[in-house]
Amino acid sequence: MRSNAGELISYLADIVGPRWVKTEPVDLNHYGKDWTNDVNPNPSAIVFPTSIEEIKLIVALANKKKVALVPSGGRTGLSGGALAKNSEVVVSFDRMNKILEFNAVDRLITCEPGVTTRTLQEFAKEKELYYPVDFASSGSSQLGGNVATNAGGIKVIRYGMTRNWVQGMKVVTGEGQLLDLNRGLVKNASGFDFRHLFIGSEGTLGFITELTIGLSSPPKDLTVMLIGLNSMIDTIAVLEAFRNKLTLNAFEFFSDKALAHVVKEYALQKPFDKGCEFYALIEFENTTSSNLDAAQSVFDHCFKCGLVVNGTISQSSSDAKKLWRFREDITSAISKYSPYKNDISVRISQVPSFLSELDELIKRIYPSFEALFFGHIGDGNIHLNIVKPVGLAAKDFYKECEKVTEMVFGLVQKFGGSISAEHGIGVLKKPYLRYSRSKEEITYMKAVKRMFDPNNIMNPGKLMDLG
Ligand code: 2HG
Ligand code: ZN
Repeated sequence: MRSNAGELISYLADIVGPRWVKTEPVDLNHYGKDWTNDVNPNPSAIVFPTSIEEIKLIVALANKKKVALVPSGGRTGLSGGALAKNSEVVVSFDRMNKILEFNAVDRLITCEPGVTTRTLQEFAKEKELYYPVDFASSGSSQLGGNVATNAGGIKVIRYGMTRNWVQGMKVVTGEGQLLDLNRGLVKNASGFDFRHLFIGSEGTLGFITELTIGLSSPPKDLTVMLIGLNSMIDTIAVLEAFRNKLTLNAFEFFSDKALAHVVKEYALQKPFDKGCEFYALIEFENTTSSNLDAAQSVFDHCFKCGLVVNGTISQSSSDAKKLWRFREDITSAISKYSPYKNDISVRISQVPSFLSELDELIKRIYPSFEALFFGHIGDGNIHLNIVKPVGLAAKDFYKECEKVTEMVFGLVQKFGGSISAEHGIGVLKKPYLRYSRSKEEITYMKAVKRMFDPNNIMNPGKLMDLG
């Protein structure tokens, strides 16, 4: 897509004001990428609108001049969905960050897409309510991006993904139409619900310009139990035992190797004197003493059966936070090793057989690389990170990893799983979409894209190529 750059910048400046079109290399570099490793951003400009009207004008201009647009939120994505490498105009939502309305009866909040996850969580707390979608990047991730990728995180087992909390949204389609979808209704059986096409569309259909988000009652007295296991395969038997007796708010896991990175990087004390191969972190509401008794008796039962070998339970919320760090800080602790990331999922019941085949495959194909297993095992989502050896150039390392990706995804496909559970497809997983979605599905996906975005101006090259 071509356009006279100077002319384009001046049109954009007419829409948002000259101060809010940035073209300095430092800005292009900052806003042209997300948390994905190894990229060289190359957008032509970054633009910062403040209203739906301005977004409509930007979309109209892009259609007229055939300019590609990249929607940009907190840029915490790990699949390259917010990358701009081909002279695109990045549309940042940093200035569209207002909470517009709160309705206590509806338990709904209406806000602009640039509101961060943490801001929403804190606002809900002030109102004695709760926004349950949570992850390590909550401080900087923006709601528009969360919705565009259907973000998951650490509480999915209890509260579901972002999709469950989107009660309404306004979008400006790639064609330039403003749609007001579902308007906060709880029940609405009036035909296609386009909301759900935009959730997880990774910015390829249009801009999410306003969101109406549901809030829930806050959980009480969250308590964390950290348990040690000798085998990753046993985690699902432990999950089942706990779930039969307790409602769980989280059920996460990580390997001792992953823990070692966190402990080293942040100079923390290991949870147990005697190490074990794997750990499960279980969170539940400690509202009655019977909950605590139930947790203790399930633990004892699992211990007797040899499923678990060690355990500790938080005595306070600060204790709980400390235990969460062992899981939540893994990504930041290993980021300096530019890991090759996998974000895969299978049905919960399939996790043990899937993991045993995956483990065997990884040992065979990556004998010399360090493989770290962790993730949201309670909902079937594994984050397998392969750590780059210090002496190896990133380019060579990724090339090596890509060689075996087909095998890992082949296994995911055999189990009917997904090659992206919660990070999205972006550019990194695009070549492998067929491992999770059928030819017919991809054909329909392309048709939907063409309908909402006939000139392919919205985040082209992400999720799928129109071909
Ligand atoms: C997490 O669960 C994030 O910590 C990041 O989704 C996972 O670094 C990763 O692979
Ligand atoms: Zn995750």
